[in-house]
Amino acid sequence: MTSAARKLDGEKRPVSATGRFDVERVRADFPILHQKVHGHPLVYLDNAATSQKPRAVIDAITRYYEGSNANVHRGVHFLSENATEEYEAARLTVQEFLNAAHSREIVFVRGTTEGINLVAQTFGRAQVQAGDEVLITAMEHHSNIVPWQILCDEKRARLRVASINDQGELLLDEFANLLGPRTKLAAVTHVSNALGTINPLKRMIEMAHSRNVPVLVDGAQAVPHMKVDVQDLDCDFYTFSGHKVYGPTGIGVLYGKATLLHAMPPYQSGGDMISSVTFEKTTYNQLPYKFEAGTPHIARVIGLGAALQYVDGLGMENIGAHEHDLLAYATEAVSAIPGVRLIGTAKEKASVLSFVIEDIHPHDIGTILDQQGIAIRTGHHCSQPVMERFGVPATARASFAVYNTRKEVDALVRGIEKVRQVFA
Ligand code: 7TS
Repeated sequence: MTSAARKLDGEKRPVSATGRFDVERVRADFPILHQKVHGHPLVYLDNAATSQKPRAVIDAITRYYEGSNANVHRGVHFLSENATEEYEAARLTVQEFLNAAHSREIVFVRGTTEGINLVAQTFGRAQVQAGDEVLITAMEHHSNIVPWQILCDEKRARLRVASINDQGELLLDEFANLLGPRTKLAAVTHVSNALGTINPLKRMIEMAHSRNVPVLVDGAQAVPHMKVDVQDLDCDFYTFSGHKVYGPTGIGVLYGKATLLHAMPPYQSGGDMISSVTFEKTTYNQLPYKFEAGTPHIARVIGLGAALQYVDGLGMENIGAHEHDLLAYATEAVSAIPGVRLIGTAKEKASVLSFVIEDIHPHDIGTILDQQGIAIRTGHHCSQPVMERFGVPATARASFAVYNTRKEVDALVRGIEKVRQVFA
């Protein structure tokens, strides 16, 4: 397949002639959804943890191993050239998906966690010195807290945290006030995994840039649900995980502005990331290869490319509108259940419905729902500071994807009623 053939084609499939979004057609693309769990049809509402994979992604990986498997960027032989072409075609797909200016700004990493660690260990270690500050928000996933804590400990720098209100919205004034002369980086989530809050990212980036502070965005929970345009946002770094956007696990993307990536030292070292090596001196490869040491996850990269093609085929506007409808429908129904308290009621939200029920532990909610074939996540969602902010040890969290239906939301509501009966 040529690079051109892999470009996003903009053809939107599941909008029927009537203009309605055809969710059943989407569901048919996901083999895993058509099974029973504990005797009930599977209702998969744990999409913020990981989403299911369409046939197109599964097939792309199988096709690669059956037809093209070879190492990339080295061989002169047919298979290696094929594998390299497919690998680099996926990079172009990502570039187009994020609207990055250059494909060299797209670095493949294991996922969001690695993307953030890469920036902390390269940009961070080079730029942050004793007395400097890194600014985050109170709604970050642990992956966007701990790497900065480690960096700040090492450098004797200070981690600053902008607070959130009772709805789970960022206090923008506080965020602006914390951007000081010592702030070397703001690292903020686009969408909160525990609350569903969508941050006013463009505004935040403008605020940071007006103080010459670069911004890293954790896009793990945004990329599956909304159009992300890194040039329009003007973010300096943007990272996301393939597995939350219908792609394979263990693969993700770090976007970085070329000027910043150029100036950064390498992250991991070894093969592929070098230009030349002698025992006296090594020079590094050009972008993005400087940051891709060793044989990469070729099959996963190709699978990720197929996932983004798939998403583009559905149309991000269609996905967003469908999920928005589900979230509104679910929010109304679940909040009407006696004893339920929603955690995260921001005006701008995506995909996530976190809640607690009076006197019932979230783990019990999850277990009883599972017996009815309904998969949700319970716990602190790797966002313990958010739990502390809302005074709960954990929440039950339903999170929606493009293949979920209103009928599944009805099943969730019936399931929660059952939980209440069991504990009555
Ligand atoms: N950032 C956010 C906002 C996330 O939601 C997650 C994963 C990560 C970073 C880390 O992503 P990874 O792919 O590198 O692990 N969040 C979740 C979740 O909410 N439930 O399971 C994983």
